Amino acid sequence: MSFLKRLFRQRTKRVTITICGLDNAGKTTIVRYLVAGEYKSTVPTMGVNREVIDLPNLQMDIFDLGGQLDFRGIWPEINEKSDGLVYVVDASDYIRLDESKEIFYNIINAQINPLIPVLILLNKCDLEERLSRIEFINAFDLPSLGNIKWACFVTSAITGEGIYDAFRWFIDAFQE
Ligand code: G3D
Ligand code: MG
Repeated sequence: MSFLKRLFRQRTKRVTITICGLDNAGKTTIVRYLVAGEYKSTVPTMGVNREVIDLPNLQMDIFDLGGQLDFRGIWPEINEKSDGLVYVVDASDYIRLDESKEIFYNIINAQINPLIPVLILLNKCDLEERLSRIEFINAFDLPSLGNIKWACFVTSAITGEGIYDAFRWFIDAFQE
């Protein structure tokens, strides 16, 4: 391998990530878990939380966007500049599933670059009453995403289940 190629490979890539989803889905708890490696309690996000996470060869600049209706107006501007989207769904919130789906497709169709990786987290899997992954994929009609590079993982920001695998996929998506 040439010197230049080696040098280039070792350079840290910097990516801007946005985390979206309805309020109470668990977005901030997931970010806190990524930072601390364990569950930490959170308070509702007002506007935007920003967190920089350094990984070998990759620096993730994470914008955790407040999910309440009042804050959704700022999403398009931030999502347009995003290199990767994380979309979080509360697997136990059957009532707002359709609302979450509508918001998801609005982001996919109107806000992001269609070439960026999309990580969908079906969160709160530690709760008993919840959607299964298959039920969710069907309800959200994820196969209709076509050529978009997406993956759906079942996670819990309380127990940490699925978080590693989900972000392993996401990080790998930037190395390709
Ligand atoms: P948001 O940033 O998407 O608005 P938060 O959501 O991260 O603030 O989380 C909202 C509530 O859901 C918090 O509870 C948080 O502890 C809880 N939560 C987040 N992830 C999980 C999970 O995986 N499992 C369970 N059971 N709860 C989760 P409180 O009680 O603080 O409002
Ligand atoms: Mg939040």
